[in-house]
Amino acid sequence: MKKLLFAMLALMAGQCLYAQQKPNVVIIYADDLGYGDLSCYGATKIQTPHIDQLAREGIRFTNGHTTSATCTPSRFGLLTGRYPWRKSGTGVLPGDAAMIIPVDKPSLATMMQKAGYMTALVGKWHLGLGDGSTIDWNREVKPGPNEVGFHYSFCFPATADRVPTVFLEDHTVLGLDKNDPIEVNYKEKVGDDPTGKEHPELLKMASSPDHGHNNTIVNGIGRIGFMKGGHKARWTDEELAYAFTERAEKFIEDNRQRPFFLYFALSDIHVPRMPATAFKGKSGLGYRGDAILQMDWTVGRITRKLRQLGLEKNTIVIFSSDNGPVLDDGYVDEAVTMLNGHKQAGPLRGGKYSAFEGGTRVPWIVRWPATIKGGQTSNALISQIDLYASFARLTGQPLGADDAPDSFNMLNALTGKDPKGRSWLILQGGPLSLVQGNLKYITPADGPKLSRLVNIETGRNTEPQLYDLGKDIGEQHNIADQHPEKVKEMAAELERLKAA
Ligand code: NG6
Ligand code: CA
Repeated sequence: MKKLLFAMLALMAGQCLYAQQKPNVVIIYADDLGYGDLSCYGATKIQTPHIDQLAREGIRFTNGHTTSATCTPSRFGLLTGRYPWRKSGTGVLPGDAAMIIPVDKPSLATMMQKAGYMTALVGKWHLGLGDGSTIDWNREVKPGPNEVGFHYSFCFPATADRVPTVFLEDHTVLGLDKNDPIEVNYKEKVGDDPTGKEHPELLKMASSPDHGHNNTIVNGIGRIGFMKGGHKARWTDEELAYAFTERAEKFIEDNRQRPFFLYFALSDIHVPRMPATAFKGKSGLGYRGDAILQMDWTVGRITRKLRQLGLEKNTIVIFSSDNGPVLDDGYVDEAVTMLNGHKQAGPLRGGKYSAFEGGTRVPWIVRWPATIKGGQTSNALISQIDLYASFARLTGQPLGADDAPDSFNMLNALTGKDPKGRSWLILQGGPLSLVQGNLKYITPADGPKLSRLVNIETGRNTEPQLYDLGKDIGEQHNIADQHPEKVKEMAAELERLKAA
């Protein structure tokens, strides 16, 4: 009897402790997923039940943005709380680039560490590695994610279409064979491995004409950049989602008794889309659709793990994407031919690389059952750049004067208490735009209106553009001529904010 009483007391104490524990934070960051790519965002040609469930149990945002319309700058914005266009060299990076996240300044991850969290990056990094000297992939590769706040990292360096096609676990290439050292070169061929250009007959998925993607062939797929050695360490594309999901699950499991922050940056649905056998042909939309199903499966695995461990209630799960959608981004994978009427950007104009809304307005879901009532939709204007200040507030961390200067605390919007969010936001899709309320001003810019390569409207125009997103979410009617004063005012305001 005494024993039972003790056991009950211990259990109650444990529960109290649990109730007071800081919420875990899991950011699931998809790659190149469009506003229209999920069934909970209106897609009818594809079903994403796990993500839909997340939305049903949380808040689905309809005006949530990345900072930029490509990967590297968006990730830079998310982790630093600083607009990437404030710093040069923050565009899409090659796989041998130096790290662009400063090691001597706090990041979202170091801030979470200070707040007592165990932190991990699992998945795509694409923010550079090393200090600028040539990276020796056969030694410790650093600085990297571990030096900017992640206790644990399991990643690949850049994108799945860029060499080196290997995993890094903390500082080391996973499965490296010392007798087959790795060399990487983005200028000229190294080693004897065939390239896609010389040997297209060896490819299991052809590169799209004019896109490049025809350097070293790894796993039957031509890549950007040349690579020598490391044959045993090279990944199999069909296993990428499994490899990352397994590490993410393990990190959650290992840290179930303390607050953790997991930045889970998926490779899906970026090219080369080469999903696992289980998903091939399943969507009817080609590999792009199959990759969406695989991504949805990944989300299901994470939510299941949280549920199994009893962590579901007090874990904030954020699901979003790093930029808008693209169909043909370098490989002949039937994304275009098997589209079947699917609208990857939903009602939005443009997509990846674009200054139109399709570039930066992305799916964005927040679930936190302990605090957020499920089944909500919010039109609050929010940006991924705000996660830094929002989590600082959540965890009680002070922000120094120079920390995350462009990040605003949007906790009330993120938890559904504030339906408005930001009053303004700067977006980068090539040219910069300023959004104020419903109005969006796109700065004049030279260059092609259509990117022929990817068949996406860039949003570039030598004339200023002004759209009323409240009435015209598809940015069809440029009202700049009718509102010259407004254009002048917003252009001046954008300049002021840029200089601030
Ligand atoms: C582009 C690549 C594209 C993709 C993109 C980066 C060409 C022609 N295209 O330069 O395939 O890799 O970079 O995508 O090289 S992102 O999502 O990481 O920004
Ligand atoms: Ca991307």
